[in-house]
Amino acid sequence: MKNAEVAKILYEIADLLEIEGVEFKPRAYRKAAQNIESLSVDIEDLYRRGELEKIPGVGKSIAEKIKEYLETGKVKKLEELRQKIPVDIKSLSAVEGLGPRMIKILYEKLGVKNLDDLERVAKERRIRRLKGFGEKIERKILENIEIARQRQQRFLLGFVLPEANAIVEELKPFVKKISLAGSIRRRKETIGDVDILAVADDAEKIMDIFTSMKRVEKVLAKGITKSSVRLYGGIQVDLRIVEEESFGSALQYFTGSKEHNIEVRKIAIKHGYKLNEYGLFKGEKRIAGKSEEEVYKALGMEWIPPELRENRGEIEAALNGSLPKLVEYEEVKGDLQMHTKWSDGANTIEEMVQEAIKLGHKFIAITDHVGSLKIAGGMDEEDVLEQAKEIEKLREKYDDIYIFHGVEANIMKDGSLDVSNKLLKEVDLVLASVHSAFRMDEKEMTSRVIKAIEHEYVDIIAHPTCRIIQKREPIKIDMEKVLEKAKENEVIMEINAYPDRLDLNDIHTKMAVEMGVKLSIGTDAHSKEHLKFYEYGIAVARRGWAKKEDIINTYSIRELKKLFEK
Ligand code: DGT
Ligand code: CA
Ligand code: CA
Ligand code: ZN
Repeated sequence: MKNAEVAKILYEIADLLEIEGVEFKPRAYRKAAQNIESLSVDIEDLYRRGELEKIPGVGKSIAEKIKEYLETGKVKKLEELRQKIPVDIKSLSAVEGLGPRMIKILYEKLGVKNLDDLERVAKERRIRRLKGFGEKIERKILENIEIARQRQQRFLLGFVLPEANAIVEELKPFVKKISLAGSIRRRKETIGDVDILAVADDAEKIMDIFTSMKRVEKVLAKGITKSSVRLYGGIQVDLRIVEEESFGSALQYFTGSKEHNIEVRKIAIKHGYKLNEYGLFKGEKRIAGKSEEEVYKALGMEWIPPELRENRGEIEAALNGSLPKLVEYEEVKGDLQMHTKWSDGANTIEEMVQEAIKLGHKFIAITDHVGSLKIAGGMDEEDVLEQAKEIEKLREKYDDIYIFHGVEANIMKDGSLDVSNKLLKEVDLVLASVHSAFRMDEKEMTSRVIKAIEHEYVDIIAHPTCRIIQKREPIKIDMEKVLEKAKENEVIMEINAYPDRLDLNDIHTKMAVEMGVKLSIGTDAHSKEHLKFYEYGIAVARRGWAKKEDIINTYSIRELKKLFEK
């Protein structure tokens, strides 16, 4: 799938056109890029069928650029723009206050191409001499460069959320209302910075408390309505204090996403209203703003769960009352992938069981590695039989939880599994996953995984794309075809909940849900501390529009036993 790649190209064209001072076109390119990003079909298929223009926002001229890119790997127009304006726009526009027009002047007059150049000319006091800039702007730029550098770094949801929640708890006693906002409230897989919104009688006091928390490494800005700090570990946290009657509209605004907000604002305009972070206004009169529900309702929409606010169809659904009833965090009753000392895990089965009970799980699946690949102490048939005995004993000892006996098998290059059917027959469920030869081409990789899906004992394909966020690119695979085969063979696709995996991701999850493929959530825990990560799997499920019935972790033990019966 080249959807993301094509979107990136179009975004870049948009940015460069904007610097050029071209009107309207940048917006059109952005809109198209955004629709392509969230497309649940392969753009190359559309291209082959001559249907590129069916994508919303893609007209003749953009379709031509896409075609050119898919055929030649290049877009002439983009090459020209890059040559004319060879700057790193992405990082430069991350500097607050630096717009496209200024970036153009800085490049043309001072040769600024990136953040390092910008910092150098600011320190040399050359920016202040440019027409329309001045000393104050130069100082601001210098201040904001560091923040911009950090912005480029994104942090894993699974590692930021606990800290963000802890900050909210720390501030709670001193505020009337408080909530996370921004990408962290939407449970996006990576977080740029943490946004928090609060209502407080004594704003000054709360800002004092916020900026002097133990976890703060540096105070980046301190004011009465907004303060920003950097925590140890590097992430920035913004706290904004708003008026109580604006809390809902501010929460709506600062939760984003930006793309979602743009659409919501259009609907407000259609009604003749004005929507901003202070409220929904009819003329001068505020007609909503205290709660988010109130704001959406006044616009004729259902309240939209934050996880859906990415402009991927939720606006239309909220308008005609057809939002899905998303799987709830409490509805997930167990964990379907974990490792123990039997392979590469740090804890015994019993320790995992005890921890799972603490988390309130009704069932877990022990899924240690099997097979010849020595990546992770794979068990042989004899081990599996021994392990079965241990599990049987623990089943007797703990009646509050059911322990499924599973294994995780390797999908070899040719799509076969490197263990015998005899071994696989011994266990309740079989996970199969790619653990080697990640760099096959898409066609080969797709057949490889499909062969595993067609294997008579495979129940679940684990971490289907094998990506490690910010470390390893996903394998090249035709997800639509894979999902079709999964559906046909009643094989379940995993949402791996480990914070740097989240695999399937939200977009593939949505595809699976639309195609009627069932999904399982597994933490892939390698120690008992990892078991708590299941929450991030649910977040992905919700961001992928999954309902309770789509996620097999919501099933009863009886239903699961039946499902794994093969
Ligand atoms: P992040 O921090 O990069 O993970 O992503 P967000 O979504 O948290 O973005 P952030 O922190 O820049 O801004 C928080 C929210 O504020 C964002 O989701 C939507 C809203 N917002 C920020 N800037 C704009 C804007 O220029 N236009 C609109 N409509 N909304 C904005
Ligand atoms: Ca943010
Ligand atoms: Ca922010
Ligand atoms: Zn694995």
